[in-house]
Amino acid sequence: MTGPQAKHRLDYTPSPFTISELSLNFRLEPTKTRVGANSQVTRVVAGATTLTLDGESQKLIRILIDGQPLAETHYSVSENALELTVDKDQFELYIETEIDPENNTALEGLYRSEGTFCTQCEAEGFRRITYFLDRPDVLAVYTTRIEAPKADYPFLLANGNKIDSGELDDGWHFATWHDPYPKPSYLFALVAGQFDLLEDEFVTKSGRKVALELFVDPGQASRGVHAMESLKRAMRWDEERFNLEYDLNIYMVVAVDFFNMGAMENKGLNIFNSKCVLADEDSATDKEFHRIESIIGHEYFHNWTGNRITCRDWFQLSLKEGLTVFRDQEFSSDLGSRAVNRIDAVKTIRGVQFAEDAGPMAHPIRPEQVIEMNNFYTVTVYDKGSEVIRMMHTLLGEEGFQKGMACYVSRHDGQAATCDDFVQAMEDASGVDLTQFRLWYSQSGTPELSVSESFDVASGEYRLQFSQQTAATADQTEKQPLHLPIKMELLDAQGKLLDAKTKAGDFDGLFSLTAAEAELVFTGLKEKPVASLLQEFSAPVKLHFAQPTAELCLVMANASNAVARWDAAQSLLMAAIEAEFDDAAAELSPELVSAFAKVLLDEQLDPALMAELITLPSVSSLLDAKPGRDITKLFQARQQVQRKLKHALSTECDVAWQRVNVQDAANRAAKGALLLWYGLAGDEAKVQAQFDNATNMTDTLAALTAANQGLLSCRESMMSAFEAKWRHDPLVMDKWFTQLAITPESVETVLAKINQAMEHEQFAISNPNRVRALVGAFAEANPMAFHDDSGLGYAFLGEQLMQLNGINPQCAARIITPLIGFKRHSDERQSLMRAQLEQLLAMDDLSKDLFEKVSKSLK
Ligand code: B3K
Ligand code: ZN
Repeated sequence: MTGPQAKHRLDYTPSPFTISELSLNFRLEPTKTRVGANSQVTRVVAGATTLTLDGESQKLIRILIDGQPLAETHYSVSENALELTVDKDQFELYIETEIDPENNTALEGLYRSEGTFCTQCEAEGFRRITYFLDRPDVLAVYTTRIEAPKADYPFLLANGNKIDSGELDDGWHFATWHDPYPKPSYLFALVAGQFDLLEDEFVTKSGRKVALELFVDPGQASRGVHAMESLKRAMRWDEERFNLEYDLNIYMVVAVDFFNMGAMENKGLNIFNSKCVLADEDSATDKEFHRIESIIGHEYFHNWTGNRITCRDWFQLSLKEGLTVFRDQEFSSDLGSRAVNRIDAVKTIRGVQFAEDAGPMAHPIRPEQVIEMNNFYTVTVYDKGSEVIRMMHTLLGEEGFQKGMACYVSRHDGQAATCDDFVQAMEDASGVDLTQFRLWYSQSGTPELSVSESFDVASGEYRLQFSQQTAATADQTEKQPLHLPIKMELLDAQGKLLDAKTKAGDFDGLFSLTAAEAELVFTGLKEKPVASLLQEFSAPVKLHFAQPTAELCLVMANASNAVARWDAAQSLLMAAIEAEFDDAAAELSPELVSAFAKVLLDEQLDPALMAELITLPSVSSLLDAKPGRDITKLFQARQQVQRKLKHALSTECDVAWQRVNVQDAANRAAKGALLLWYGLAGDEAKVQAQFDNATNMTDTLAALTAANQGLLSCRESMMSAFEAKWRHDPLVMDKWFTQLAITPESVETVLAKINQAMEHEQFAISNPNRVRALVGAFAEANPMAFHDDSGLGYAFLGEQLMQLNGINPQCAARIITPLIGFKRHSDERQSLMRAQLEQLLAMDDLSKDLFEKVSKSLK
């Protein structure tokens, strides 16, 4: 199989030339934008005479070196590079090009959507703007001048501080921005358009005033308030917890509806997908409010972990992303419920990251080889990357970790660093040996941790035998034992915490497993204790520990760690679903029923945690436990267990409902989880009442979900009412698109509805939000229809991918995920899925993005 070639991590070499200053000049016109780029170039490798600049999809107009036109014999242009021959140690290079933002539907580089000019340069989009050393280890000081017609583009924005602006002829105007901090090209940003502006101010701990500006679509200002408040909280938190202060006089955030991902941390000028900024109670759910706060925080935190200290090469992506996810998770946990935030993270690892490890795109958090970098903004790099940082935090403690951070920042500020640099700083500052720990960066796959126990009454010794093993992954066969921090505690038969001692003395609750096998012996026990293992999910592993139902119930009720309690509940539910899957006549165990009765009746329990406790494990994590099974049957077994629970706990549910019927986010979460049980059990009245009386989007959407998932007859009228109310609001319509795409109806019905929805005034295949809401949600979250035996669901996704391949390859490569994971499905499904992938691979103009995923999956 030939095709685009991979780049390898170990092939890294520094650039023979570097660029220290770049002056950009943009004359913005929709289909013919002129870009002038003036670079100060320095030769760093003596004798080098070939300067190769990256560049794609642009027309070269002229090249000047030190003011003189460069002879045609001294350069050549190819599809993705401009090669210059220059024998000078220092020179000024001027390149003028022309680009077409209007027809840039890939949304990479400079594009124009809905009348707004906007950029996205990470990872390698800057090369679509001008010819440049488009690599993260070339740091330059940027000055950007933008010219555009004033009436259409009253706001002209770029990185840094505005140093000049004024009027030009013919109704045009200009603005010039200067960013004093050297940065790689991927952090460049430009925006021109018409917005409503929210203004605020933040005073840093050293007393500097920072202007905060949030730009939203005209008419949306009131929906930007929450994002602005979140930004101020993030700025304060980073000062308090990490001692990191903002460094420019202005911080801007722009919200646009056409965007390939959530947001982008461009220096001083974040660009956000509007769905990650705009919210009010009427139109957004509590989860969305939370997500906005976390993403605003994430992008802000990048100012230090990513921007001031950036990545040497893209293989080091987790250096900034794993660390920044860790930081945003800590931000959310310090401000809100630590337990619920941790549970959320665990669900992502189990439901999504483990699946990635098991599939064709498996890679370590620091990938070894890459065809299309955009394919590596993954749950592995981000979320497992954050788990790796978290394990270091566990091993070093907060104090040691903060010393490590301070060392990292002082050593590498202003540099392009590597993951090794980070671990070295942690090690040097704390004195903790991380030699073996470093394997987490190079080894892919999910470690499996098996534990067995034995108790000897005579000696009072309780033994735990640990063994770890990582199965081969698609990218790597040889695996070694990792350093696993295992948090744990022992409980007595009443559920009381035991003051456990090991042969070595007091036990502090943390066991480090570093070998393939090890034993931990507790002494002085009168009776067999109950172990609560891997508390707080202290390592991203699959735990195999056969614990009897009664013990799981004890842990669920008594463990001091809320995540461990939730985890025990998940194990119990998992077992119940497995039993249902094997035998539809299976009955719920009485112990399980009474454990959940306690949850429902517990007045002290945080309702947000209750919501998590009564939410069943995802279908994906169920399949992951035993791949190859029929996913539609698993889905049905999961639903059936919810019905049985509701049936067995009818009175308790009603009592809980009364208690949580209160208007705050935590109670709404509990109410939503509970309403799903009512919906599945067919309680139309309850669901309809909630829909009719809802005063906020959280309650409305919970009702709609319960009606659709329960296939209640009221669902059609509720869907129509929702559409009638929101048809002019694309962001809210995304929820409607998703609802119709994930309703567990027959594949024929669902596809008919999706096809009809594609004709809706708000749907546009060129908008990634709409595509993800409708097509992405169908493939990801409608196991019944997408995985229907007929293969119609797969064929539909295949058709959409063919179309998207030409429009927006990045978007296509995101929504293909469920298809390339075909090996976890039953044989018949595998061949149907494979057929779609083969058709894609046969396309003449298959993008690099899809090529990488499809070809790997078919290997
Ligand atoms: N760094 C960006 C993601 C860029 C994705 C490029 N395909 C947002 C973030 O992680 O903060
Ligand atoms: Zn990030």
